[in-house]
Amino acid sequence: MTDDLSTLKSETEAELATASDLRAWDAVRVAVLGKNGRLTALLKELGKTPAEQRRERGAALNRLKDDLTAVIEARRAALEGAALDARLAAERLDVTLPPRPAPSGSIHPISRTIEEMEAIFGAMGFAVGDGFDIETDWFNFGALNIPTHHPARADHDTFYLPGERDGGPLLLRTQTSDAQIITMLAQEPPIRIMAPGRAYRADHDATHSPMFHQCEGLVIDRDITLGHLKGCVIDFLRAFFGIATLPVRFRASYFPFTEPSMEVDIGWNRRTGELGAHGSNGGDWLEVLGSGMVHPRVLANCGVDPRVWQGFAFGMGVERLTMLKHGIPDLRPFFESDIRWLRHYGSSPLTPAVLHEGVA
Ligand code: 2NL
Repeated sequence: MTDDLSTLKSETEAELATASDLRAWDAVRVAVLGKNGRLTALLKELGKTPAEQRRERGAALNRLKDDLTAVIEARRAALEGAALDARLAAERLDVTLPPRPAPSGSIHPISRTIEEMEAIFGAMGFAVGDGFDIETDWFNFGALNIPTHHPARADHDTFYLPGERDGGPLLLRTQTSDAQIITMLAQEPPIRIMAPGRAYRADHDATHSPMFHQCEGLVIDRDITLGHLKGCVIDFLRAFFGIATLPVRFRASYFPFTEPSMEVDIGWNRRTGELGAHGSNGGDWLEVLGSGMVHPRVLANCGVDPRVWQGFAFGMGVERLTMLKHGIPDLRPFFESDIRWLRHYGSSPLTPAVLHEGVA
């Protein structure tokens, strides 16, 4: 090899050695083998070489071209290999690491209580009915035998809305009874239905929220008695609070939509808030529920013949029962969306609502 060719070879090798990435490598390649590269220039000059030297010079240039092509390609393979190694090291995954805990929401205690009520009444054969937050005067009051001048109908207790339907004012329902009215109008007895949902009253203080939740229940058949009402309510309360011996007391009361009507109390300890404490340790009674035999006029209003059918109904406040069950002292945080309160009182979405079976 002539001097100029060995110089080209050694300089190219030196430059390749210092090319630390593929960009620098490509610059070296172009400077040697490219259109204006050093080797390309030498090949172009071959024509000017005297004829007697041309053959030997040509062969030497071609050998050099093969050599340089080989070292350039080898350097490229080395750089690509190094780049891949670096990437593999940077992206290394430790498959033995434990998974990060997946953030999970929680079920609001109101929703959980409703799920539990549905589970307990569902096991007794109740279906779940739905009404509408916006109702007519008739579905909220008229059908329920609540007289026109009843205090509950007053503006300061009920949210009336602009407009009217079916000849009566629109309002936000003050209890969830509309679901049962709808059911009685739509289907023949026997009926066993519960109606959990939102209700509204123009009342706002430490123990009242303008929006709250209620759960009502209705059973209608040919020979339903007060005994069925008592058995159903006692079983529900004992299952809901998980206390097989929970004392339950029925006390005469009045509602326009039931006759007779009874309020229902459970035994508790006023001092400690402990439930089921009635009797030996000086317990007290706490009202938790209203109930009664459905008024014949309510049945007739809904197309159910009171000479053939009779039944019972009850209603309770979901917030109140939730507070009692879990010892929650204040109503207001139920609707404040404080994430710490929600985490504390919320329950896992993966745990089903407990049925408290076997408690009775
Ligand atoms: C209470 C009392 C009660 C009812 C609700 C009802 C529904 C129909 C017919 C007859 Cl469709 N009655 N519901 C009956 C008695 C009491 O609620 O203190 N609720 C919080």
